[in-house]
Amino acid sequence: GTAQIGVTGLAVMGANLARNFAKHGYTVALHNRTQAKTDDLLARHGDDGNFVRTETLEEFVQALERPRRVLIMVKAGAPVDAVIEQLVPLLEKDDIIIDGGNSLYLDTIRREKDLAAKGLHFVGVGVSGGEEGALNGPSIMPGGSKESYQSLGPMLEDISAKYNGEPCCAWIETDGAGHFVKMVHNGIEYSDMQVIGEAYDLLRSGAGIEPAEQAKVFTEWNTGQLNSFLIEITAEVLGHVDARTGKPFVDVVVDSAGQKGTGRWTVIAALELGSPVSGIAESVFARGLSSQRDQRAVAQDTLIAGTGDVQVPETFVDDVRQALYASKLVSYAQGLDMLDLAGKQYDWDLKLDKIASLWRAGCIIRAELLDDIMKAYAPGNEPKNLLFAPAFAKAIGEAVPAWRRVVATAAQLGIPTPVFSSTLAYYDGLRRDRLPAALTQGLRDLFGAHTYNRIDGEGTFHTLWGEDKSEIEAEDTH
Ligand code: NBP
Repeated sequence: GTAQIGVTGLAVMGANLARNFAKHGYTVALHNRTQAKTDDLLARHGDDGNFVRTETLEEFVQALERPRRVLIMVKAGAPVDAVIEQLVPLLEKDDIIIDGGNSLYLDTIRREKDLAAKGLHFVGVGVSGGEEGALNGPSIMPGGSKESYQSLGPMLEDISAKYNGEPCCAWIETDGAGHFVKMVHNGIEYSDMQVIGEAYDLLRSGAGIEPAEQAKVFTEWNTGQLNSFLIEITAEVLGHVDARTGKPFVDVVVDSAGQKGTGRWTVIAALELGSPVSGIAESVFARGLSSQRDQRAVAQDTLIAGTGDVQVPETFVDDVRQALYASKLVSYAQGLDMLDLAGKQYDWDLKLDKIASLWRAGCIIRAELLDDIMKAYAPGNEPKNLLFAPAFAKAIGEAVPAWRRVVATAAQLGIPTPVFSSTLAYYDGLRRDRLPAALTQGLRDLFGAHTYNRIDGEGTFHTLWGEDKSEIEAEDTH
């Protein structure tokens, strides 16, 4: 065979990635379970470059140069396993199977192990940027063996998004690392959207600014610290007027947000790692609550607001901007901290500066901020938490008074701001000298003899609560 890469699974993502490879001069073998999709792609875009049309997986595999690079772009879950199972008998040692779908990292770890035992490389690749990105340059987060990246990496870097000429694609780490990083990216995307939503709600219900006017506010915000793709498209969506009714588009859309699962996965993984990603978790919960339409309808008549006269600060609009920025920073700090913990758990040497650099273009959370985050983690700096990097400690310090005013005002107005509020709680939790966790430890020791440590020395202790409350040294069994 002569094709440098083959793509099987030619729905929108696979078709666009195949076209992207072809536009970059690669010969691309095409395969899809249902033949019509292959032919449709060739009919519409056959002149994008060199494609090899195949009907069966045997033909498809034969069309590829060795070591073969087979990109699977089918629906995540069982279909990926089904395709791998059919491919394996057709492949030979050192061939590379690539899964570019939104697979769960645990599946990727399992598949990599199975295939490595068969002498095959398995590369789980996180691809971000949707349909448009797949065609014109996505952000690409490849996992798998370093060896496979030597053969595959340059091709992926070619088709990736570029930030000032630098490819938004680099080897992440082994097995499930690429999909893990993509998952956390999606979690951050959830919180980015939620904080924007909270800002919109506050400006509308707190300051009475209508959507068309808010479009101008967001456009203005997009020229500063908040500059990003999501802020830019927020202005577009808020400025849009529904053709049927003449109302603002946001007023005719049902206010229940869906999710496809990567946000949920991020939170599940975070809980297992003991990682406090409150901003992401609250974003997932906010979508869940928005979808409880039956309960929300009952609550309309059942639960009172209990709000009184509220003085909205004169500085409110700019306060909200600063609160949005601060909450966003905390969500990023939490997400990056989660990557750090995952690295320790899964034995991945994750480079946070490199990861931030991949998100600067091509993906949904692309923003100038990510270039600053990359610099904050430059080798030699590596703060324990993003917020400790001098530039960010200063920036969040400047925003914190406005952030507190916004959260307090939101509570008084009865406007839910789960991420503005929970990220502020995280910020305060992190910086407080003493936390009430000491009391929690006392309670746990009383009802369950869970023991505690003392601030004034080594050792593990238990108080004889039911007896004379004397303290004894305890075996630390917990
Ligand atoms: P879909 O996720 O809708 O999957 C459709 C493809 O899977 C078709 O080619 C279909 O073949 C194939 N397929 C299925 Br379903 N079951 C199969 C099986 N048992 N054996 C072989 N093929 C099977 O496609 P998509 O929307 O292009 O997404 C592809 C992947 O990319 C997914 O993992 C998705 O989550 C991810 N994705 C990422 C982004 C992003 O922004 N990064 C966006 C959208 C999707 P058929 O034509 O014969 O039915």
